Amino acid sequence: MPDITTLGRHLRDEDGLDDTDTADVIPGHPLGVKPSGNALFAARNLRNAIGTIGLLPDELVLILLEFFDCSDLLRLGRTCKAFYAFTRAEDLWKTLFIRSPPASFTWRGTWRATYLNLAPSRVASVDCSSLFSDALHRPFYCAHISLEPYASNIPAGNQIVRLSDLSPEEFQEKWSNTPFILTQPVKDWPAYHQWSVETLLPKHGETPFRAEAVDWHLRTYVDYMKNNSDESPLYLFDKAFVPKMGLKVGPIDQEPGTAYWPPSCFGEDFFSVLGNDRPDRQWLIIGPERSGSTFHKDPNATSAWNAVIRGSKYWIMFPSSSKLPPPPGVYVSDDQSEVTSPLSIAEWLLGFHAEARRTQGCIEGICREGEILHVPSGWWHLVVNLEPAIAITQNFIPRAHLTAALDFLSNKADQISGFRKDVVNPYEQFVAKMQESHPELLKSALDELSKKTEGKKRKWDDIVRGNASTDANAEPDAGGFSFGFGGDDSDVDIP
Ligand SMILES: O=C(O)CCC(=O)C(=O)O
Ligand SMILES: [Fe+2]
Repeated sequence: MPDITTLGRHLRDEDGLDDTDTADVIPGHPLGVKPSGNALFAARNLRNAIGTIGLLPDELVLILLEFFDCSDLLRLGRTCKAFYAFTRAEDLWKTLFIRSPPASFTWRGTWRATYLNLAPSRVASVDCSSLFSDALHRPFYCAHISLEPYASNIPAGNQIVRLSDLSPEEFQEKWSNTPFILTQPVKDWPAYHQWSVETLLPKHGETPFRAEAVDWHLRTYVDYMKNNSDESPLYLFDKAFVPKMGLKVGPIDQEPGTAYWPPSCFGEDFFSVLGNDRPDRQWLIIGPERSGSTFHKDPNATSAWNAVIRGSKYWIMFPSSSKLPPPPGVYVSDDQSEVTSPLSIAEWLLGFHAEARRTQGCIEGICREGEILHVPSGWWHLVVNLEPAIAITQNFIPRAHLTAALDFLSNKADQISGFRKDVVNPYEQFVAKMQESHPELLKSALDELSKKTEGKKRKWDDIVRGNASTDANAEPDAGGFSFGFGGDDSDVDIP
């Protein structure tokens, strides 16, 4: 009977890698569940035992089981091997855990063992090798794929530029719309020399940090990081780490005992005019290998830097504009407010990476320990940790993207995020504070914005009224119908 459990081989073949390389051989499923293709020649199929429910596709069975509580799942799992395997699906137990977290718990390697507080010796090992299910096998498979084929052989034209450092003038004049990696500035940070998971634990082991929907002590999160088989590992992403860890931030020559500081090349951050009313700005990011961020653009049209203190991150990025489609495998609603992409990074890599790499505009690179990457305003990015990682990220509005931020705050009010609830009308507040501190800059940014808006409105009018040819400034062929608005990259909506 063929056993199609090492699908990774296809990847190697496609990428022309050595077929004898065993780096990405994936271990067997813990219960022996196999991908559904294996059912074709199987003499026995455990699924036959689940009766009428068997009429439903596996995905739907799993959705139904999401409505079961803990004791229902345990009872159903005792009825037959197939239901045992279905009720072992980790996502079911993760959902139960997050819905009603135990008051105290020890991380025990899986969400099920943790929720039920099962020591490893009490976790049953039931042979379900005659069960064939992609829905059960896929998450396990995705949790073990090798990232190496995706992060290697980056085409020369796709490589993110690597520089030692930049001056604020160089950044402002040439680089504020280009992703790049700086190899020097983070190497001066005390955090780079001092921080690791081991060195943070003695002081901060009992500090709670936000990891998606849960607040866990760092010690518990590190236990999780070192021992989990999640397809999309829980990612520690904490915006309050500076006060929680009692850190000082700022250049070491200005204040002793600081942990890190924004590299000087990024210059001023115009959101700082809002003082304490600014939106969330900085995050500590910790995660195991394969954790990361699915495709998104950063909030409020900000730019960002992301500094790797430990580990390394693979980045794949695309520019965005009203004329460009989103990255392969990413679907955006008409007003761009909703982004849908495959559930996990591994699924995206398996299904879309090869196409993305061939798509115009794609750039990729590895940001290694002690390096920092620049994410310009509006760029799509997917990030995956190639090894356990600690990073700090900070979002900011540089001079070159002041207009984009004003545009976002005024025209995409429903998509604004990260402000405290009591900050009403962030756009008006931002404009008022900019008027106080940088009136000239504000004026030119608002002028630029209204020119863009006017330009788009005029083109729209030309199209809907069909008077393109009466426009004195029209190009000879401007009457042709087109939804390519103007030559700029902004996302200004048609009023
Ligand atoms: O390190 C990462 O996972 C990337 C984080 C990121 O993209 C973000 O903070 O916006
Ligand atoms: Fe981001």
